[in-house]
Amino acid sequence: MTPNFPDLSFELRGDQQQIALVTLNRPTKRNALNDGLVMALRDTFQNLPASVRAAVVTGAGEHFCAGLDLSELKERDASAGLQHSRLWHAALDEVERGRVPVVAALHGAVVGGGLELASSCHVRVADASTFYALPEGTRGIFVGGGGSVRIPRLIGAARMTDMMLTGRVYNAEDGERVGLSQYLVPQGTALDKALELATRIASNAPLTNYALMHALPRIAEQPADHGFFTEALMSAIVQDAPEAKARVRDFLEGRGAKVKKG
Ligand code: 1HE
Repeated sequence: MTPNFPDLSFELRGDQQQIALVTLNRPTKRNALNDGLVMALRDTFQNLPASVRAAVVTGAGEHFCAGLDLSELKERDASAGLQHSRLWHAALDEVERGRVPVVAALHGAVVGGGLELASSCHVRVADASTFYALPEGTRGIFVGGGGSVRIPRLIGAARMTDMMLTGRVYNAEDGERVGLSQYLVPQGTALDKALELATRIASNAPLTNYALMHALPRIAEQPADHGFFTEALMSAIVQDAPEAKARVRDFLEGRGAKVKKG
């Protein structure tokens, strides 16, 4: 069964339904994330069908996402604000630390909470129309969707501070240069590229993908000695899987693909 929410479309793609395509579908409001949409993201990533091995997140219309739905901000007090931020954390944690890798296909505005959502994905593909900003700073608010943790990991605290203090907007090229996206593609082609990458990711051994998503960010936060030990444990567990043995045997017996020059 596939989930069904009013502002979030869900489709299965690929010959084995191995790709989940999740589309923010509120284009008249530039895919601004109201509470319903945040909960829909949480529930969707928590309940991905068993066939799914990779996911793509994109936005309908001219923009990926205009961030928090500001019309819901008006009446919130401190206590409600805290719970609201925790709801975002729960939802974006399902994206970042769920079961499968997630590729974001970006275009147009990737701002505020939209950038927080994008930064919870594992791979970001931006088309040439993409622009990034954190208008929270100039709107008298603060990030609340995990951005203060995840965005500095991508671009460093100094660049994020500058974006929030000055309202700086990065275009697609500069965004790729500083690390907001890993891929930059011509306008209108981000979704195709994201689906192509997701298909490739879905063909990896699932345990390797899981190890990459869950071990790498934790190792990055561990002291080196702990990191080496976690790496050794992860490496031992992953190589023990029958699928890993079969893939290595395939290569040794001339059936596996060679690494080709890019
Ligand atoms: C919205 C929102 C929104 C658009 N909440 N309604 N995010 C921001 O501060 C970004 C605010 N949005 C914009 O700067 C622009 O809308 C865009 C650059 C994204 C797009 O511009 P444009 O010219 O294509 O669209 P528009 O005419 O500005 O907006 C179309 C409609 O969407 C309009 O509503 P309408 O009823 O008048 O048609 C806008 O009001 C509505 N709309 N963005 C509510 N964000 C977990 S904490 C995260 C904190 C944040 O994310 S703060 C940053 C919020």
